Amino acid sequence: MPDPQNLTRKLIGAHLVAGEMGPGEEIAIRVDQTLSQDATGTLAYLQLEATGVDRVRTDLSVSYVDHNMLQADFRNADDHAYLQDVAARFGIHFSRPGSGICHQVHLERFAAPGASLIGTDSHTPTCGAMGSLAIGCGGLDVATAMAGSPYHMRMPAAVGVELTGALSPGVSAKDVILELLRRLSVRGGVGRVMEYWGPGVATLSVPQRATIANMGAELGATTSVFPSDEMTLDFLRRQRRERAYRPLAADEGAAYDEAVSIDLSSLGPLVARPDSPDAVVPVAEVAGTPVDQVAVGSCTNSSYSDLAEVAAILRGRTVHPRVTMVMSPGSRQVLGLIAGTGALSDIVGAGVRLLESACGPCAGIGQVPRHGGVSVRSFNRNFPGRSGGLDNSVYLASPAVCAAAALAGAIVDPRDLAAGRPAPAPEALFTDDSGIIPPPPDPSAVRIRRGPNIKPLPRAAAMADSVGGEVLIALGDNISTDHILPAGAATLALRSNIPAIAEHVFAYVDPGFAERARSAGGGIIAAGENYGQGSSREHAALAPAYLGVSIVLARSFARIHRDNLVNYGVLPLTFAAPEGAAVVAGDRLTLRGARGLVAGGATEVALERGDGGPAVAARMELSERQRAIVLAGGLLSYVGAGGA
Ligand code: MIC
Ligand code: SF4
Repeated sequence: MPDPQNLTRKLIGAHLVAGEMGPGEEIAIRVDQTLSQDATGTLAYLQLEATGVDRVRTDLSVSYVDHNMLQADFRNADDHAYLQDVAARFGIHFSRPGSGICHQVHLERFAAPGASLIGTDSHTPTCGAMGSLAIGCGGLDVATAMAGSPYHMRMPAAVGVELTGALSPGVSAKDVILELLRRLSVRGGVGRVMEYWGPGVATLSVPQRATIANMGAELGATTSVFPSDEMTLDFLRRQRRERAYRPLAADEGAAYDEAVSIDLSSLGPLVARPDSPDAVVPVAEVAGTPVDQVAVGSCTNSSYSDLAEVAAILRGRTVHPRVTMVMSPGSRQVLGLIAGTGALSDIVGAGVRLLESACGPCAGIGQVPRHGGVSVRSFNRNFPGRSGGLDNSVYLASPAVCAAAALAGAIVDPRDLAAGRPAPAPEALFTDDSGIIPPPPDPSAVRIRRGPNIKPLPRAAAMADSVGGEVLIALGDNISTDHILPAGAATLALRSNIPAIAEHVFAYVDPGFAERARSAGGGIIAAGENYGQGSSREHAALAPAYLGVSIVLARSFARIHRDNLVNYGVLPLTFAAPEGAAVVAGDRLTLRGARGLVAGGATEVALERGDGGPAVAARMELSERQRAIVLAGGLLSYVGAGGA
């Protein structure tokens, strides 16, 4: 009898094409599906074009437009036109603006138990709710996967999260993941897959599981995964997709590398305080905080059941006069459903402003709170500046906590408000796919429209023999990609224009950074633990690389960002001394003979100090493939030279 296996190993094993499944080993997996969104998609498709293939090699690839929908000028609409044409040309489904947030729509219409999915968005693990092996990564990794390459990653450890009991009224799936963030922190999932099992799992619907899997990204986890069971079948049946169903679960008695357990019955409503998703406290601890804005939506909490619950709390009441409440349904399907069941009337009747089915305020696209304002959001991230401004306080909470705060004008425990019963989702869901355009069978007539803001990809040179230079900035722990390259309407319009977006690197943290990097002729970024957490945007690696940054020296890295640095030829090094060396901005550090060291697989390197002081010892932990990528100047040059 083979050893009982957990679901993580089964899913990875079923897709493994290279490597051994030992924790930390580099492995490669076959990619069945890909997804992209407009903010990261333009770059990914420029890269796909650069690979020279004429059609995607995946079973299914979908290009969503859901992030920047303002079309405040031509640039945004140009991006959308480019994405639509390129999709038609390369055999990719195109999800038009308005059909919904990529993760919600993918879960509804495409995700399949047992399929592997990689996406150019850090919340791609949402589809782990359905037993997919769903991983977020940079656009280059998705581009090469669409061109037929496997996806490379380090074999993660499996954390068995045992769920027992059932959620009490007023407590929701959001509180489960907030509890995990409270216990494990924003670094607790790095190098790990969160695998949910136990009797509590059967009590959670697929959309509830999706909330938990989605926000596993905030733990830094590689992905999260739920079994595929009766709940999955029920969800797929309502989507008229029961043919995609197959049961999946860990074997009886399977072992995990680490274990956590949560009794769902013991949870109460939780809130993440500003400015980090792991600053979690019971709602009682911040009760009474006056609120200016409430926003319900985002890929974490915009399913039908989320909005129906909000509607039931708001029914017959009015949003507090000092509060602006906005809501973005996750998809056209969700919008159709709340319209059909009457939940929309309760929501609109309470004075809520309805936004498009899109990311909107979650990515700082509109609804920036007032100066000094407090916003309570059902979203997943509250890093400084992410709301589109630095001078506000963002709390993250469940839709129920959001609705209660909107009525009270202050943070309150939703269990203190009597609420009606949410209207159940109808058996036959609204499954109008007119927002999704399949690719034409013959793409030869497709002409790709390229607006003037869509600039060619910068050419990367092979790695120099001596790298480094001035330490341009020295940062602390948990620097997010929102710090490195802010979200928001201004930068999102520049995602296909690297020279222009590079001007915004560290815009909130250090507005003079781009100028300084340019005049120093590039250099080094120094940082603490978990550098690059959060978004998958590869611009946070590519734009500093464009400014000449050749090394990031940190105590540790977030997974996706570290891969993105390698993919753009930037060396990710970690301080060898556990406490880190005293490196300050303005120091000059050089890695001499870098090509030889990288090629030879050196793991311990010394950065010479320009002032003749003691060298800084660093670790260089790169796989053989990553070494070849860095030497070539990045993944595209490596693939162009015949690497896979
Ligand atoms: C985010 O939530 O930060 C984003 C915006 O969806 C990003 C992608 C991006 O920056 O384009 C993500 O999560 O990867
Ligand atoms: Fe969109 Fe926000 Fe989800 Fe990112 S986290 S995909 S911006 S809804």
